Amino acid sequence: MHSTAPHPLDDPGASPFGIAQKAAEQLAERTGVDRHDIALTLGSGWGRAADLLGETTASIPAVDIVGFSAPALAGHAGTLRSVLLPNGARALIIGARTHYYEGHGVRRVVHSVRTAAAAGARTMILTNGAGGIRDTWTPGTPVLISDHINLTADSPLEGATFVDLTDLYTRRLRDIARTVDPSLDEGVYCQFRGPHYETPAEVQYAKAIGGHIVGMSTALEAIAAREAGMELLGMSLITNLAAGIQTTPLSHEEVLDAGKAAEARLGDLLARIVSAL
Ligand code: 8IG
Repeated sequence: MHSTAPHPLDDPGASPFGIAQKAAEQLAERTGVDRHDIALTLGSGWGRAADLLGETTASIPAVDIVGFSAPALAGHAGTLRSVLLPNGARALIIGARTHYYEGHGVRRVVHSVRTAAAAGARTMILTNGAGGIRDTWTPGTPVLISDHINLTADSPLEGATFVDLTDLYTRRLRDIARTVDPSLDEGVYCQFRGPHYETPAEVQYAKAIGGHIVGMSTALEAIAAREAGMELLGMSLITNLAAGIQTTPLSHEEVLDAGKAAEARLGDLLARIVSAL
């Protein structure tokens, strides 16, 4: 199978911000909502939040919007939803994540974040399913991301764009999340390239350099969100202990099962956090 049309973000001469602007215009047209205030990317285990946040007023296949790619994975919904929150604000729910490991380049990975920013969102919530390094985190535990270590050796920024990443996952938003659930722990997220899980030695390396969570998303998107001036909240669902921390092999099924089991509770948690923002 091969696609017929070249992907617009693969043209090095095209501006990714121009394409995000066009995507935001298409989104406004398709949803009938001129401006979204907040955007949420829902990763493994977090999908239920979309139903609990408010009233879905439009649901669009992401591939209908310029720059978005077809979902690579079953369980990754591939839709963009506009949700009317109880306070009247508009949320854009991104159920269509392009992962770095798909090999389509970082522009495609961060396109959804740039589109959300172009659609007006000032707050970005990035969620994911991930492996835990702290052995006190049992599968099904949600944790706040306090900071990240980007192990992809890549960046969504092009050229001499020296963006400050201090307080990237802002303390302000983490504190608000803890007003909703004071038991929420936090940790440093390490983005590996994947798609393989880590070796036990790599997990020990991540731990030694200050990591607590291992995953395959979020950090590159977070950088793009900061570049766009958005305030960011990151949350991981620990679906498994990282390789070698747990003694049994990791499986994608195990990860999906842990996500499903936690989904209702996470959805409720996220809905309550969003209404506290
Ligand atoms: I879910 O243990 C999930 N995603 N890199 N390691 C990495 N990504 C993950 C893991 C994990 N669990």
